[in-house]
Formats: sequence, structure tokens, C-alpha cells
Amino acid sequence: MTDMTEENAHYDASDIQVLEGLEAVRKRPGMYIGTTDVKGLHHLVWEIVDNAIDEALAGYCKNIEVVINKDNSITVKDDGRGIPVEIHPKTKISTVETVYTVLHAGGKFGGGGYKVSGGLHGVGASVVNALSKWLEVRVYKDSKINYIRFENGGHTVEPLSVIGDCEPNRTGTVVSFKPDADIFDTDIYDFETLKTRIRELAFLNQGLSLTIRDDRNDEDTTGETFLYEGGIREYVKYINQGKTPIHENIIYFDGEEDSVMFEVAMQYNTGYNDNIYSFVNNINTHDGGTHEDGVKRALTRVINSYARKNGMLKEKDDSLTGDDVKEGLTMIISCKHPNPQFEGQTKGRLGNSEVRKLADDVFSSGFERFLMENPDEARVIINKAMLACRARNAAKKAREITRKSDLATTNFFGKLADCKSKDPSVSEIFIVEGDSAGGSAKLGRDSMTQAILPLRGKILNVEKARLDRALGNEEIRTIITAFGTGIGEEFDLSKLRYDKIIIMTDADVDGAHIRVLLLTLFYRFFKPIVQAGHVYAAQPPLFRISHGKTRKYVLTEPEKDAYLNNLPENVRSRAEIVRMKGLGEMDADELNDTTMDIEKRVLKKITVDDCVAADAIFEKLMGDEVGPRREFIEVNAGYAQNIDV
Ligand code: 0RA
Repeated sequence: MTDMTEENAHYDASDIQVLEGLEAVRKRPGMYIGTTDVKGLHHLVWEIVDNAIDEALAGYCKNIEVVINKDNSITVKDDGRGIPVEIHPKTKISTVETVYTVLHAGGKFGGGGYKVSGGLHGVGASVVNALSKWLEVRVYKDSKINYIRFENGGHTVEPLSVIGDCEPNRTGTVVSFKPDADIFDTDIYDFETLKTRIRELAFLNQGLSLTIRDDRNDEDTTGETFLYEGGIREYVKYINQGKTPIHENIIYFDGEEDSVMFEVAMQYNTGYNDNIYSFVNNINTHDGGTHEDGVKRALTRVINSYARKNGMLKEKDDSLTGDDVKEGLTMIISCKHPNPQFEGQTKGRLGNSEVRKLADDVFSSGFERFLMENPDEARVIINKAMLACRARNAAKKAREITRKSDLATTNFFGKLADCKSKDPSVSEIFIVEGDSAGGSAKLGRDSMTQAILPLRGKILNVEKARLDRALGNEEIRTIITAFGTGIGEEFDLSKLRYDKIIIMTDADVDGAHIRVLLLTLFYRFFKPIVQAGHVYAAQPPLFRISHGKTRKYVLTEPEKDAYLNNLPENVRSRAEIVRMKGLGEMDADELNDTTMDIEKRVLKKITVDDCVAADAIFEKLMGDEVGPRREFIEVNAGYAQNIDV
């Protein structure tokens, strides 16, 4: 294979260009995959899986398998047609080699109608190759096994060749790769992360079988397979597990126009929150867009028109709003589009205007008919929206009272020790568990930029309460007033008075509980604050190590051991280690030194990266079922700092 045939001569010429392209990826990986942290590491898998899904969407692939191998390399196997192995007329190298070495080649060489490219993923398989220690591809077709291998960022070390025969009817592609440890902060894959997304992909691609297997420990050999004949209907059912639906059947409509496919599934539950998730080409559009707008608009219109026609809403009554008809609604919206336009800063919003009409048409004609044919279900759904409407009006009144009284009451200012600065970009607020820790925090703070809000009572569990009841809770009212943003319909992120909202609780069960209550409150009523990255958890130290005049605080057990191991033996034997019990135990200086001082502290940013996963955790912790909550708190009590939602 090393002789200089004409073909190879040409290959060598273009090889230089190709490697320059891949080298650019290695120089600035962030440009292509966002980050080189654990998220970027997992992104590589989705890049390869997306290609197999495209083959499935084109109608040629039924099974996809993802394996984490012993060495943390990944194998993705599909039973599609197999990537073409012929020489590509443009690049003069085989198509499979082109796909893995030429930037952005994937889309151009694909045979399917729906490329996932253009969104968050879709940078191309060559990017994975560029960021891998090695990558190999096996293509099964025409009774042959074709093999090619790359090393050290996409250098072809074994050119494409037939390495054996396979069963005559077998077709498909098997890709294995090992991420380059020099590029990523970590090279260890997380099974749960991969499994959650694999399950989601199975929900979104009805009838496609997806398997995930972890071969790092020998125990699990068969893996877990996700296959949903009901598609997004089963996704709604899954999200509503542990909630109480108010009607039995999951409502589902779909339609297609000009190669754009649209589908929606929904069911109402007795809760007060909505769980509406929309996707375009399997990518979560977390900021919605035209597909979501179309459905929401149609939902409000159809419900109002049915309620008026049937006398549930009288002439004098105000119409139900979008918020009213969303209460307790679980809904999945999925659109497959050959040419999606993603908008917004994080490209999380679908922009194609024709989709608004398609979504509206499909949903409104289907839902009108559903309400007509199912009067009992129509009644419970509309009653629920009317109750939400009443609660909304009650909340409005409660809010007006809050607004008038709060800033004037000494109670509020007695609690909050505000910072002197009125510049939100430098201001931060610590929400502190308990009065004694609150006292130390007030003494230890930098009063120019740091505000302290001690929480006395338990804050209300808002998972189980509507806004009007939440506003009845004094601790919650105080938080709202301090933030300055307002709440509900009048929420305004630009009025936030602090750049950082820092939850400071003890590393014990009570602390974990309070932290979760606060996260639930933020997630439900202040989601944009979380999304904009303003919420943090303080990390008070778990151990203090004293020797001589030195005092060292550490966050974790392994850190403590590492520190002690590095001390000379005579110092180590005399070092004192007293486990820190709680914030209240630290004096002002200590608290400042370990947890509050901008130079020394460690904060953990709270994100709502995956709303579906976050909701599942909140449901578990805060929902109606007591068992899972107790279990979670028991398991996590010792690792309270790991609650990262
Ligand atoms: C274009 C054309 C053909 C197959 C594929 C792309 C293909 C790509 C990938 C990527 C991962 N798995 C894949 N499976 C198939 C058809 C080639 C033919 O008909 O021989």
C-alpha cells in the first residue's frame, strides 16, 4: 500500500491541506465543539451518533449501539448502508476517508434528507477524528469488511483496505475512537450522561432501537436498549411518571409539508408547572421558536373558542391566557426540518417562519376535533385552565400588596444586610442558612459589594404550590424583594440587583434540603436567572488542618489526604484535623477566609443545562412521592456539595 500509484500521488498533494484543516481544529477545539471539558468530551459521541441517526432518518438504519470500551474509547455501530468506500470525484480519496478528514464534509456526502448539521452539533465527523488519539472505521457492505485507521489527530496510518469478508446481507458502519487526553480536561465518560441522551434520542426517533453498553466493568454485558414504538407519546408518559394525569389518553398529532415533519404529544397533570420541551432535528430548542409559538398560539385559541362555544366562559369573562392553558401541561414538540435556521445567542431558537403555520394548522385542527370528540376530557382540561386563571388573578392582588408594603417594612431591611454598591455587575447576595451563620457572614463580608440575607424559617416547597401561595410565604417575599426582578408576569431580568446569587448552606442533610428548596424556587419562578448563570452554591470547607501557625481548609476528603501526605512526617504527626460541622461554627474571619473572600473561595455555578434531567431531579426530590426523596437525601447527605442541578 505504500507504492506511489497515481492515486496515491494525488492523495499526498491534498493530504497537506486536509491536515492543515484538522490541525486548526486541534489548535482551537472550542470553536468546533464549544468546550474541552467533560461536555466537549461527550459531544464527540453525539457527533458520531448523529451520523448514524441521519442514516436512520433516511430510512436505512434500524439499530444503533454505543459502547464505552474498557479504555474509555467509544464504539458506535449502526446497521445502515455503510459509508461509501468509492473514490470521491472531488477529493480523489475514498468517501469514508473524506468524511473523516475533510472539515464539514459530512453533510455534503450524506444520502439522507435530514442533516442534524447547522445546530449545536453537526460540525462533522472529521472534528472527532482531529481530536482523537486514534479513530478507526469499519464499513460492512457487498460481503466485504472495509477498514481504515487514523492516529494523532486524523493522520491516516492504515489506508482504506478490505480486511475480510462478512455475511452477504450485512451492511453498516462501526466507528471507534479514543479522545485525545492532551486536548480534553478529562477522558472519562459518564454512563448516565450518555444513557439519558440515548433514551431521549429513542423517544424522538420512533421505532429506532438504541443500545448503550458500559464495558468498563465486566458485569454489564448486554447493555440497555431503548426502543419506543410510541415515540414522543411515550416521552410524555415518561415525564408524567410520578405525577397524576387529569385525563387518561396522551393527545398526539402529526403532519408534514414540503419535507418538514412536525409532531406534538401532550397530557395535563394535576401539578402547577409546565414541562414543555421542543426539538428540531433531535436538538433541544431550549428557547423555543416558531414550532413552539405555533402550538402555544393554537392551544390558547382553541381552548378559548371551545370554552366560549360551550358556555364555560361567559361573555363578560376575560379570555384564558397562554399561562393559564399551560398549567400542568406536559408537552413534547418535535420538528424535523431539512434546512433549519437556529437563532439567538445560544442558537436555541428555531427561526423558520413557515413552521409556525404548519405547527398551528396541525395542532389546531387536531385539537379542535379532539375536544369535540372527547367532551369529558375537554371539561377537565378547561376547568383546570380556569382555576389557573383565578389563581393568577389572586397572585396579582397578592403581588400588589407585596409591592406596596415590602420596601417600607422595617422587617425587610432588618433581615437583609444590603451592600453599599448599587451597581448590579459588582454586587452579590449570600442567602445564608440560619441566623448565627448570617451574623458571622454580616461581620465577615465586604460590605461594599456583598449583601447577606439570612433565612430563618423554612422556605415553602414551591413544587407543590402556585404562585399565589408562594407569595404568601414571608421568606419567599423577602427573596423576591431583594432580587428586584419581580415575579410571574412582570418578571424582568434586567432589574436583577445582583450579579451573583450565592446559596450558602451547611454540608449536612438540612443544608441539602434548604438548598434544594431554593433551587426549586429559582428553577420554577426565576428560571431566566439560573439560565443567565447568576446562581451559585458556596462551598464551605469540610476539614480544617492546623499545624504550628498554619491553618489549611480543604473541601473534600481526598484533598485532605493529599495535603497530609505532602507534609513532612514530623509535621503530619502533630497536625490537628477537627471536621467542620457547620457555617454557624465559624467566626466571621474564618467564614470570610474560606467561603466568602472573592480571592480564596470556591463557588459552584448552578446551571439548567438539561431541563429534562433537572426536572426529573426536582420531581424526585420535591414531588408527591416521599420514598425517592428520602433515598436521595440519604444517599447524598454526605456529598451535599455535589447537588449540581
Ligand atoms: C451516504 C450514502 C450512503 C450511506 C451513507 C451516507 C452513510 C453514512 C453514515 C455515517 C454513519 N453511518 C452511516 N451510514 C451510511 C449510501 C451508500 C450506498 O448506497 O452504498
